[in-house]
Amino acid sequence: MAGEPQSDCLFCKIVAGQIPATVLRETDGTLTFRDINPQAPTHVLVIPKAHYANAADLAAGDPAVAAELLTEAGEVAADEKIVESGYRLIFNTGAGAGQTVFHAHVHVLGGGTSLQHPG
Ligand code: DGP
Repeated sequence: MAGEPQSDCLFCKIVAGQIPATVLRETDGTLTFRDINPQAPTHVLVIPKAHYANAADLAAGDPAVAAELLTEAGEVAADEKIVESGYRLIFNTGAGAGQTVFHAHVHVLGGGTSLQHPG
């Protein structure tokens, strides 16, 4: 069922504390932690604690938490001091777009001078 923890989901395991992560921020509905394979000096993931396969499913199932993902992304960007230099928010959706973990997440990337533009 949408929102229910999935036993085979990596990010559900991080939410449950079964897999360690460097957690930077937490709200009732979201968790923010460092990406294990950083692609920029700051590379953070913001996820809903509840399981949704991707951002569109999250937006349909829990619009308030979907909005909170963006709020938290902005807050962690401020915490990481990457607002002035600029940062990117990326939602990979679907394997064809590079999504590898099918638990909704937004990448927050910044702090470098060589951020690649997707277009
Ligand atoms: P995506 O390709 O959009 O599904 O991004 C998944 C990201 O998750 C990828 O950048 C690497 C990150 N990741 C994968 N496994 C782990 C893990 O065990 N811990 C952390 N912190 N990040 C992980």
